[in-house]
Amino acid sequence: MTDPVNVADYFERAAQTVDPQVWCYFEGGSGDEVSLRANAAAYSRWRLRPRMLVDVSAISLETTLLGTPVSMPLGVAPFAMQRLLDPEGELATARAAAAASAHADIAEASGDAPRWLQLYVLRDRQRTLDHIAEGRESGYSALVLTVDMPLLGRRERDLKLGFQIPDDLPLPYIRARSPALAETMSEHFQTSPALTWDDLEWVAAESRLPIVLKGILTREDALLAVEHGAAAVYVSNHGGRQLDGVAAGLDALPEVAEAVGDRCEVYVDGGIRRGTDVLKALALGARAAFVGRPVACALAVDGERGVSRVLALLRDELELGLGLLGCTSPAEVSRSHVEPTVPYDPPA
Ligand code: FNR
Ligand code: LAC
Repeated sequence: MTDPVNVADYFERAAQTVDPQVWCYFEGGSGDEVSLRANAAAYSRWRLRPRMLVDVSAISLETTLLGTPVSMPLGVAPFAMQRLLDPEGELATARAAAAASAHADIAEASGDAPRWLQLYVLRDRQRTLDHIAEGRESGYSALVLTVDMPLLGRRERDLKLGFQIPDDLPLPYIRARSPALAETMSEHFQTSPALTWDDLEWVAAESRLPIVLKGILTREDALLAVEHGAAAVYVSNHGGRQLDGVAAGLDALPEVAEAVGDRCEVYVDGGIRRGTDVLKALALGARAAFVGRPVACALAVDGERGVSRVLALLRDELELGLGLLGCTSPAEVSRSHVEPTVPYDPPA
């Protein structure tokens, strides 16, 4: 079989490869999955406005995130339980992507690459403090504090197919002790339902790391994030897995970007499946975009090699798209490079 040539191919192969009782957890969203579908659909409501006769013989995708140079404005979103897809799990992803994840051995796997620690504040605050301390010691340079999970969304596919967290799956941070039915997953993700804006300063003070606030969908919260010292606002609906019926990441992006201006960096995720999607995100105000399920699919299909390949595919698409758009760097992509797609209305 030939290698997948795009993200959609990885989705198709992953669905054929992974046990449906496991795949439901990765593929699915919450409720009616309106927000899950909205994520990808949002990208087709914008079209690109390319400029011609621009010298694009030298294109660089490099940019900086929180002052750290990165090779492209696209990263791997944090996602849980990767060992259900590949024996190496997070280590394979970290090696392939040198991306953010959650534990010391993962930090080692990602070498010198910049890495951020995704954090849930648990009900057990001491565990969270210990985790922050471990993260600092392991050289993570920022905390991605996910704030859209005070309660776990209801994932009905998991319920229907009987998804269970296997007994032997290591979940060091949450320390699940027994197999969990999807119904009791919220018992295992003991995130604190009592977290408030004041706690943000507590996390920042304890960690002494820049905070990326993940899961913001409104200008109101974006402004509060800035007020409370967030280094970046990460616009996301958690891959349509939390509150169903909310905006797609891309749809919430312009109001957030406009609200924060240049006071902090803005990122977005949800439904990015093509390099050209990243271009649209940049045009609408994101400094960088992130992908979750495309990486999960590639990990399931071909382990570390798969993750490397899917990131290379997206990188190539992004580079080609940037050049054809008439830009030589991510910074050149502006609001004028996109317009809303309107149905063609032929003249009478
Ligand atoms: C996630 N996501 C997530 N986010 C987070 O902050 N902490 C987490 O532990 C997880 N876990 C998780 C598991 C799985 C299986 C998925 C699919 C997603 C959300 C993730 O970071 C990201 O917001 C979305 O996946 C982005 O949407 P796409 O790229 O999957 O469409
Ligand atoms: C999820 C949690 C773990 O989306 O973030 O399943």
